[in-house]
Amino acid sequence: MAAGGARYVRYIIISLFVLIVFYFVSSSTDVVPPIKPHIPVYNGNGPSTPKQPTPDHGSTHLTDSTGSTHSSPNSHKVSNNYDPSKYPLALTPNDPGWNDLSGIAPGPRINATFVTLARNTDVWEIAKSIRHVEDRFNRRYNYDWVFLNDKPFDDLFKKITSSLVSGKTHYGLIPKEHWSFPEWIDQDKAAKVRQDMKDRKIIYGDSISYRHMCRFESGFFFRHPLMMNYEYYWRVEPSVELFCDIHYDPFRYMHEHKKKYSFVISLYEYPETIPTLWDSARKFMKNHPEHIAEDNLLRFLSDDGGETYNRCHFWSNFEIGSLEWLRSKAYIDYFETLDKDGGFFYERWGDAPVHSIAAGLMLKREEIHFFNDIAYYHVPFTHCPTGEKLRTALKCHCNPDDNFDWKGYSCTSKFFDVQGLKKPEGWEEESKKD
Ligand SMILES: Nc1nc2c(ncn2[C@@H]2O[C@H](COP(=O)(O)OP(=O)(O)OP(=O)(O)O)[C@@H](O)[C@H]2O)c(=O)[nH]1
Ligand SMILES: [Mg+2]
Repeated sequence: MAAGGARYVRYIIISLFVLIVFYFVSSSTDVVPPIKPHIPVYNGNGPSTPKQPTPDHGSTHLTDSTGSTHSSPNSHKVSNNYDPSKYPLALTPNDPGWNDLSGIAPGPRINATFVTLARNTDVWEIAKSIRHVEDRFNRRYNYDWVFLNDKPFDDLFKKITSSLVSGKTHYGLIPKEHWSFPEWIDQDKAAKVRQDMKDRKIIYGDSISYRHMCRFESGFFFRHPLMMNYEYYWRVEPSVELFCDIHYDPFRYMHEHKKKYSFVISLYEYPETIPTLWDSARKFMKNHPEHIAEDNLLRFLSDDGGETYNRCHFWSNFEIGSLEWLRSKAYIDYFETLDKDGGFFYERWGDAPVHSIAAGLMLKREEIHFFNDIAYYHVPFTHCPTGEKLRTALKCHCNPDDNFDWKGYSCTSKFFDVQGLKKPEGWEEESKKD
């Protein structure tokens, strides 16, 4: 019995020794840190832990401005000397690493965010836009995305958008005073205008919400508490498309080249929607000469030295710009002049000509940038980069015949002329096509 017991003790000691040796051998070959799974978690009840300090909204209207949370993919250094069984392939969406399709772009990030104004019903259309932006750019950069709405976002909207955006997502409710008639607006007069525009079949002419939208985009989105943390924005609308890879960070480009406003498509505004917009702009110029830039881009806006507006504007459904400029005293004085004149409601001023006139008057002309290499579509116009070599290098999938840049209703040719820029090779042939 005693001899048998000693044998058992010997077996146990040997087994323990083997186990210890095995443990040390196996852990010494582990040169690669385990890759943490990157699976965005959404609990259906909105965000759990906002990553960015949530601003103090100081307003009871802003009850919905919390943010969903995503982890950024890990950028571990990988060595070939590892045990594959410890790093299983992601074969299904539930497997760790499913989202790690390729590396995160190295280098710094700018204090910037995407921003989208949308209704809950826009969810599937904005989902398409996000997919384009992520596939062509943001999956490698993971910039944040702010969503703003005049009504609280519902769970479906938050769930779908937060699952698609690679950066952090934030959802904000617009304060009532930024989405309503200011007290100086004569309601009867505004209602008559809407009826008249409806009779004349002017696009969105009878819409109240469209007017609130244009006024909000003109004067308020950049001051929403969720936007106050950022210095640059990139506006994205539902149902837009990006056709080419974006190989560099446009936010960094803006920052490093001291750009304050940028565009991809420009065109002429419908005259019926802005009969007195230029009068208001001139009033601003007269009252605030201190805000007018010396080397400005007035010649893009006016063909007669500022007497009249030629209706050229940058299409604002795409914009990358400086929030600090929009929050400057110069821009706010400008917006308040326009707002007091009431044309957002007595006419139907769009935020595109409002932003463009501001940029053309208050920025130095070299602060406005045309992103030729960002290929873009918003119904019904396309910007497809001119030059086959460039399109191939950027893996573009747009049809160059659809490019609007050099067509008669575009102002981009004028922009090049006024800026003294050389137009890209091939522009003349494109301009001759229908
Ligand atoms: N929350 C909210 N967003 C709106 C409302 N109306 C428009 N928007 C958003 O404001 C932006 C501009 O509106 P659009 O309807 O796209 O206007 P548009 O680009 O001039 O016209 P479309 O050709 O219809 O695209 C989009 O991002 C819309 O989702 C609204 O009443 N509430
Ligand atoms: Mg739109």
